[in-house]
Amino acid sequence: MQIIGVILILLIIGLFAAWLYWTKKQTGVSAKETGGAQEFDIKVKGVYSPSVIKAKAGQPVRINFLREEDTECSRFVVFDALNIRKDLPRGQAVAVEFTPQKGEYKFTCDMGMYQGRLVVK
Ligand SMILES: [Cu+2]
Repeated sequence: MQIIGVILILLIIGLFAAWLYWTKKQTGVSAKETGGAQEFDIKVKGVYSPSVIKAKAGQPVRINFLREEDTECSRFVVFDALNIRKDLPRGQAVAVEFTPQKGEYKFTCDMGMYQGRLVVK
């Protein structure tokens, strides 16, 4: 009987953790508190992580992309709506800076296989 109780509690904790993770993935990660621009660090390895970030409109953002892989696919990051295309040398953080308006900004690799978005409110 006690074992069943323990299993139930572990199950509930596990579900809660999964729910937290999923919620964060959907709504996006907030900027770091740096005092200046709204700053984000995005790792480029297989995917953009985090792939959804959120910011406030009318305030500058700085998104630091750090590519940790050699595949050519992720070599460039593209913000189509802003005409921004940046080379991401492996192991070297590259910042993309702009001041967003309300809405969504997609960022992708050249071929659109890696996908991320900035949600601005
Ligand atoms: Cu690609």
